[in-house]
Amino acid sequence: MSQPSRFYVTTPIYYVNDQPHIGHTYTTVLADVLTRFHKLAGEATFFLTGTDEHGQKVQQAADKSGVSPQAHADKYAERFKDAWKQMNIGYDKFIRTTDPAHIAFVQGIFTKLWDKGLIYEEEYEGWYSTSEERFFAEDELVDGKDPISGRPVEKIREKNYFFKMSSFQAWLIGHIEANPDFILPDFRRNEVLGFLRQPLKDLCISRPKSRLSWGVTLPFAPDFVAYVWVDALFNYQSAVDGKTFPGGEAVWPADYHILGKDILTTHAVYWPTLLKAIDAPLPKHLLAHGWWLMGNARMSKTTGNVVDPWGMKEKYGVDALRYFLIREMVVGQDASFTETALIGRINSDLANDVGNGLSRILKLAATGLESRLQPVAAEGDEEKALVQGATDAVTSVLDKVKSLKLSFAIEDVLQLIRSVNRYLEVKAPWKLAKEGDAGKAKLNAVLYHAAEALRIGFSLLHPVMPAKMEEALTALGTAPSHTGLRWGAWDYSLPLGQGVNLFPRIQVEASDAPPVAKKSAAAPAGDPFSLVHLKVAVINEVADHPNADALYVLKIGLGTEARTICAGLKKHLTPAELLGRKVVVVYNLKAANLRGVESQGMLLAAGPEGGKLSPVDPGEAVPGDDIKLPDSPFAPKPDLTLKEFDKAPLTVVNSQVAYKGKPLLSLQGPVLATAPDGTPVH
Ligand code: ME8
Repeated sequence: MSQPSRFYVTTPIYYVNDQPHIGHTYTTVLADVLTRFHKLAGEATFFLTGTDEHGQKVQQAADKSGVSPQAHADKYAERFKDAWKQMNIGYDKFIRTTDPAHIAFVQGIFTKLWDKGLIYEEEYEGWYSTSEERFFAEDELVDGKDPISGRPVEKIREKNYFFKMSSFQAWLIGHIEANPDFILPDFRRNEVLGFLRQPLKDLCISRPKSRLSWGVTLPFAPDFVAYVWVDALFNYQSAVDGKTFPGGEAVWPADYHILGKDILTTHAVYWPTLLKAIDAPLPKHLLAHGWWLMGNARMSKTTGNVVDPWGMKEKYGVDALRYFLIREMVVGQDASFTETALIGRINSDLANDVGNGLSRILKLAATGLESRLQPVAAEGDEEKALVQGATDAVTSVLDKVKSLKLSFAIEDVLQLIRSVNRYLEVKAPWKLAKEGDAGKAKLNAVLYHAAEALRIGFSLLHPVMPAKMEEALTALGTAPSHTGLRWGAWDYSLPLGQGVNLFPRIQVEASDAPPVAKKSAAAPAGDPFSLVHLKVAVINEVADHPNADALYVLKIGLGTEARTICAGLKKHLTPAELLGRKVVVVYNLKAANLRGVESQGMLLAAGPEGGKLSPVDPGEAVPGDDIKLPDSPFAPKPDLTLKEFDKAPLTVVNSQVAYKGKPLLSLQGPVLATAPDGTPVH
């Protein structure tokens, strides 16, 4: 992938026919997070968003509320602006297609295309869909209806203007093939190439004012307005017309157009051919992300099943919502939005991992030091490992951001933060704090290393959660404006803050919800179970092991990560019984080569020694969720050995998986096992 030292990113401009929902919010947060990361990497950035205000949808929405389209657009454009303010979106420009400068720009483009002979007029008869604002050919209809929205179409005969898009087909195929990263992800490029195997039609780029007057008047045909998509696409160029980056380089072309997969064809076919027609440079990348689903259905205004981002924001805070959106969706794939999953992320990632390290450091510093840390060199192995871990995290996170693997980048930061929490467990600085003056230098060294690693972790999370990470960095006596991503970049000359609880744990109150914070189930510190990391996974593929009769090779998904594991389940279950099933795996088990296949973890199943085995069932928990013993120490050991795992024997109690009689829990509840009490789980 090219590595521009400049980053011009756009979101789609949203229709002003309705309120912003979580889908719009996602695209805009994604663009914002990418922009902030590119800034952090020292690049010049420009971030454009805005509203699409012409066309039939807007005209109809205005008619419905009995106001002029302009008044309607004014009102809704404000709603989008307000939404982005609430989501802490730092765009550089908000374009509205009713801006006079944009209208003049679009008219200039039409004049150019007309002068070049690339537009012709023709009497046309076709099936017109109001909802999609376009004509369909007879053979494109499904059951006589609009193939996209499923709504009725009407036969219309009228004169219109057409752009000679068909003459750019061969060129476009060549461009997409020669630039494999023009359309991302890969499978979307293939979809577009598939579409281009059919002859490309010319594009109807006008609407007669007699039918629709709310649009940009065509300079060469005053009784017509521009087709709203042509008007809309040129926002990306008109918004930065004449603008340059500080180095003097023109802002156009865009480095990334971010969009949902619903509008890929307009961006991958109409847009490049229009630009080519006027000899303008093309955008470097189109990134089509997936959909947020509610259950299995796309969230959409037409079906009404939309998550209201503002309710979620009020309840859980803007940064937790931003974090969830970026962490939960693998860019390109669909993801499901549930409040439970959001709470799960807040409790496990934010409260447990991110917030915990900071509050420990602050508490300890407050008891044992004069609230100020002294930078010291890393002497012990653990300290050196922390320095290395933080340095590696910076490289891997920025690399993953470049290749748009944001959810994975976040996971890398969390690994770093978890390693700080483990370091604190190992070093037990609370003991040093009790030693008074004698332990002070050691305590300072431990806290300095932990704080410095956290400072780098927080700086890396800043693009995702700007407000919370500013709070966290300020508590460390620093601030994003004077931090660097290099170890030792901050001298801790300011005092540490006090008593910060970044992400309070969310208590789940529903009657069937798990007792998240019950005190009874605790295992003592140093207990073998504290070293074990269990996670929920889903089985995505089942294959026979090439060299072992008893084993399956399973491909499992863990939310943001895929792994291969071998499981001795062949005589117990068929592939069909396993496929798609949610299971629990030992996540931190040392990878082992089992007869030529690397197994990265182990699946948990209940059953008597030598008897029938059945994988345990994580209930409602989702892939990637942690399974823990509430209120017990959690200090998973990397590369746990089987011997170490066996020291924490699990058994079935009341059809639940338990350790020392206490049920293991995800945030959704216990892990289930249909076997008699006392059956071992291994
Ligand atoms: O299409 N999941 O505007 P629009 C994820 N005006 N993202 C979603 C989503 C979902 N369920 N629903 C919507 C238009 N989006 C045109 C664009 S650009 C020149 C003109 C996001 O208001 C996603 O980015 O219908 C999608 O492409 C966009 O909102 C559509 O917004």
